[in-house]
Parts: sequence; C-alpha cells; structure tokens
Amino acid sequence: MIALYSSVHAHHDPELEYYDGQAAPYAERAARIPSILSGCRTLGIPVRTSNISISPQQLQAVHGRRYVEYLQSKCGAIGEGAQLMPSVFIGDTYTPLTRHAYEAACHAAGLAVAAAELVASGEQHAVYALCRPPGHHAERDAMMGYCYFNNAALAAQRLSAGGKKVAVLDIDYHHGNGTQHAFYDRSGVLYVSLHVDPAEAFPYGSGFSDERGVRKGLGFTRNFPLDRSATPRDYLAVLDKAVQAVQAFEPDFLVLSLGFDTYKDDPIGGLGLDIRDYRTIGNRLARGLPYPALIVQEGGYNVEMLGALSAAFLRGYTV
Ligand code: OKP
Ligand code: ZN
Repeated sequence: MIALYSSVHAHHDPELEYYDGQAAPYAERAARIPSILSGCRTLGIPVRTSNISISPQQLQAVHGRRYVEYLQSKCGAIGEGAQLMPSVFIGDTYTPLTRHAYEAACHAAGLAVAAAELVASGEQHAVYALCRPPGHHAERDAMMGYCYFNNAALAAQRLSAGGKKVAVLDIDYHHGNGTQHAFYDRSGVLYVSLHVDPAEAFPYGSGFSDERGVRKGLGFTRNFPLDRSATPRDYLAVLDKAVQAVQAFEPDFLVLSLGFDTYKDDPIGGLGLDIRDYRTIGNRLARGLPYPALIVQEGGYNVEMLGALSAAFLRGYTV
C-alpha cells in the first residue's frame, strides 16, 4: 500500500463558513493533511507526491461543463487571501470559494484518479489518496459541504471502465449525497453509506434508508443511518451489515470514502468512536473486503487527532 499526496491543497484555506448567516471558523482546515500524513509515516506507509491536476474534460465524467467553467472563472477573479460565497451552483453556505479553490479541488481529484489508475493497473493493491478538499457532497452541478469536485465518484467512474464492478463504501460521519446521486440510476457502481441519520445531521436532504436507487440502479444504493447516540458496539454491528451488502455485490474494486469525523471529539461530527475503534474498523474492512482498494480521504476535523486516527485505521487495515 502507498499513500498519494499533493501540497497544492494548502493554498485553499478559507477563513469562514456560514451557519444560517452567522460566520464561524472554517472547520475544513489545511492543517488536516499534514496531520494525516504523520499518521501514514508512523505506519511506514510510503508516501508518493503526485501534483497532477485534472482537465475540465475529465471532470465532466461526473460534473456539468457549465459548473466546471463557473468554478474556474469565478476563482480566478478572487483576490489572494479573500473568500467569496457564491450565489449559484451551491448547495449550502459551508463552501466558500477562494482564489485557489479550483486549483486545489482539481489536484484533489487528480490524486483520486491517479490512485484509481494505480489500482486499476494492478500496480498497487491499495492506495490511500490524501484528498483535500474532500468530495463526497459535491453534486454534478453544485459545491456543497466543503466539497467542489467529487473525488470518490471520479475515481469510481475511472475504475468502472470496461464494465468492472465498483463498490463505494462511505464511512464518513455525513452521508455522501453527491456520490450517491452520481450513480443513482446505474447498476455497475454500488454505493453503500454508513452515517448519522440525515433527520438529525448534515446534509439533511438525503441518506435515508428508503433511498435505494432508481431504474437500473434500483438496489444499488444502500443507506445505513445511525442514531446520534450510537455506541461503538452499535456502529460496528451496522458496519458489518454494510460490509455484507458490499460482499453480496462481488465488486472488482472497492472505493472507501474515509472520514474521521466519527471520532468522539470531532468538532463538527462526533459519534463516540475512540482511537482503538478505528483499528477495529480498518481490520474488519481489510478482512471482509479484500478487493483492490482505493481509500479516499473525506472529513475529519480534529486536526490534532487526525494523525493518531489515521495511524490506528491503517494499523488495522494493513495487518
Ligand atoms: C463535510 B464532510 C455544523 C456544520 C456542518 C457542514 C458539514 C460538512 C461535512 N455546525 N457543516 O462530510 O466531512
Ligand atoms: Zn463528514
């Protein structure tokens, strides 16, 4: 296993997000990545730098042309250090633009696609893409939840080339609405998500258990909402169900959307999981889902703890 990293993300570092119009410090901080990187180093996972962008054409595998062009031109007009809350192509007020948002998002997507290529070619059995900004809330034509381009969806789309079956398992605290919607009417990519019940958590509008896909995609979306008060024991029991759903699909490749915001002291999530639980999670996934895998970084906002959390996960995953 190797990790893929790019330094370009650091130029995108907004100051504020808006909750019902009230400014609050931006939780999706640049410092998250060095912390996760230290977790990889603790485990001795080789880290490869991959400063590869993605073209607007490649982005259109998942996103609309007008959306991509809007982001590119709007970011170019923003001053260094400033931020702008766009009025269109946006699903919430947590996702401001900066001068370098487009560039950073293109490099995060580039990491995910480069990682997908290493896995698709068989060069690596597993690759951890240290994507930032995250991607799973990004819709075809809307930025949302700190996400601009959907890294996991772009990678899954790449891995599905030639009719390969791809399962996306999303274990971020939040439901990955964008990834779900990217494959909602298709049968070749399974989306399975474990997250806090959208009745009581972001993104509120999707991730309910009755969302199961449409037309050819019916049955190829599976949501496992958790109560906010779920214990680690409850969590692991539901994780086993999600793992079984993926196993039943018999995928050629796995994309894991990995969030550490289920950690008990996460500032915006927090689901009672402790460091040792991440080792258990990593271990259950490695054993239950031994497919060639791409791990895509999504959320996790306790910057000081991300190193320990990623190390614990990797310790369990790589045994
Ligand atoms: C992105 B990812 C709570 C604010 C919630 C939006 C959450 C975006 C999560 N006061 N803000 O899934 O980790
Ligand atoms: Zn999240």
